[in-house]
Amino acid sequence: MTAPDTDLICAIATPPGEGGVGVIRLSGPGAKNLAQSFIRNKLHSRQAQYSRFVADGEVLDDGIALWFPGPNSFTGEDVVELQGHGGPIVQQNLLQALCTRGARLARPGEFSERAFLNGKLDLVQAEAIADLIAAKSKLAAKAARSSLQGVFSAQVAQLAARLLSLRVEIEAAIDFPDEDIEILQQAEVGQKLAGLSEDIHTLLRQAEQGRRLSQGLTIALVGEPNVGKSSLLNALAGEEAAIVTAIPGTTRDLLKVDVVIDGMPLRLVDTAGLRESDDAVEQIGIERARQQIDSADRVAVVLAATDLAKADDKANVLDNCIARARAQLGTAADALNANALHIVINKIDLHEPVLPLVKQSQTQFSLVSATEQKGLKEFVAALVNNQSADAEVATFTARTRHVQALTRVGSLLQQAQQALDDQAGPELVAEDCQLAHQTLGEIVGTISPDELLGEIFSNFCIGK
Ligand SMILES: Nc1nc2c(ncn2[C@@H]2O[C@H](COP(=O)(O)OP(=O)(O)OP(=O)(O)O)[C@@H](O)[C@H]2O)c(=O)[nH]1
Ligand SMILES: [Mg+2]
Repeated sequence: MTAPDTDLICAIATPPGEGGVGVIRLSGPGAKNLAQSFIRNKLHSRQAQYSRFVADGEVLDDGIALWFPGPNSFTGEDVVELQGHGGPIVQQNLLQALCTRGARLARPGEFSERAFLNGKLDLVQAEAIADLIAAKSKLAAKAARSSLQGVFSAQVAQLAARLLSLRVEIEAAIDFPDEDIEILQQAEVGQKLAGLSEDIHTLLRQAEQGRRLSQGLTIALVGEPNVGKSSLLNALAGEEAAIVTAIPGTTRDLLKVDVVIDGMPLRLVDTAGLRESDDAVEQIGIERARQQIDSADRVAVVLAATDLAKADDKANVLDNCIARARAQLGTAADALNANALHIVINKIDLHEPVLPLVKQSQTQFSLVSATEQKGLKEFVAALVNNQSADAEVATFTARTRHVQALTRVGSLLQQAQQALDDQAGPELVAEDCQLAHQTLGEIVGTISPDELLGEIFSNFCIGK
């Protein structure tokens, strides 16, 4: 693993702009001595020291200096915080004075990176800091705190420990080629692999939910023109974000709006109404709507109650509408997980759909009125929780990287199980398990290629 840089870094840790207090952070060898040269009072470990900050006889600011001697600091190095006034010029002056005396400006995320490299945090915890700062809802902040406290990491570590002891048993069989099968059977490797796979799957579901909580759930609103997709987006967003008219084909392009509903961050995407069109602009819009389905976590197919009422074949009206929408969505709809598709019947203020007929359909649906703001909460709740696995509330935040790694671990274990069933020899089983173990290690960072670290920490803000 990369050795941490050992030079002295500094950065403004508070957000840019004006504020009551502005914090400058210093980390690395000599942090205390450098800070001490600016202030008159002697710095004591972990004690707030009020002083003027003076450079070359000029008073730059005054405030509180705090020294955290390493290794008991955030980064594991000597850290000093200078808490002065939160003005951009005052802070820049101080920063410049520090830089001319041996410190250098920190890269984004470099404080957290050092904390990771010095073993103060694992990777999941370091990422949780960024998620906590970026949390868009109370629920997401709470879940990020759990990740930061190590709830997710502990589960990964526990699975990695189980996998390690299983690997030891499998590797032992390699040394006894004649008795390998009996050794594997005696150690109940098959059952243990199955148990591990099941637990990986459970953790994967939780991680997926955690990812949605931190990164938000993308919901595409699709359907025929004029059914009220844009009106629904506006009603959910609480603002007139999209243009609404009675003319079919009003929306031409994708419109994305971020909202938080009941603690859940959602990205709503309004799309062009699906229909055959000769208009080149509209065709592009419709194609974009189809593409959106691939990347959305949920697709809400919007139907108008008034259209259902008009249909000749009332018995199959809903299913016909769904079939029509699916046909227009093309291949994107085929690839869509059935659970990710949700039907919403809008304009119920104009016409209550004939419920007994609608109920015959197997598909889940919601009844709403965008203009009268009816049924919106229930619609969102159904959308967010329409998969039984999602009904669990996320207890920690996770990222796409974690979800992908756990998916890979799951398929490697399945492959190992298959090799075992085929009696393909313990070497193959061992190799899959070794790769699975390594992949688990990559989640928390016990095994981390340098590019991965660069990618993770470069997305942090400066001063973190
Ligand atoms: N009464 C009633 N009218 C609605 C409702 N929702 C939408 N409308 C009306 O239906 C018409 C079309 O609404 P839009 O939101 O523009 O429909 P759209 O699906 O976005 O249409 P396109 O952008 O053309 O695909 C407008 O005149 C809206 O005022 C509703 O819940 N009740
Ligand atoms: Mg529209």
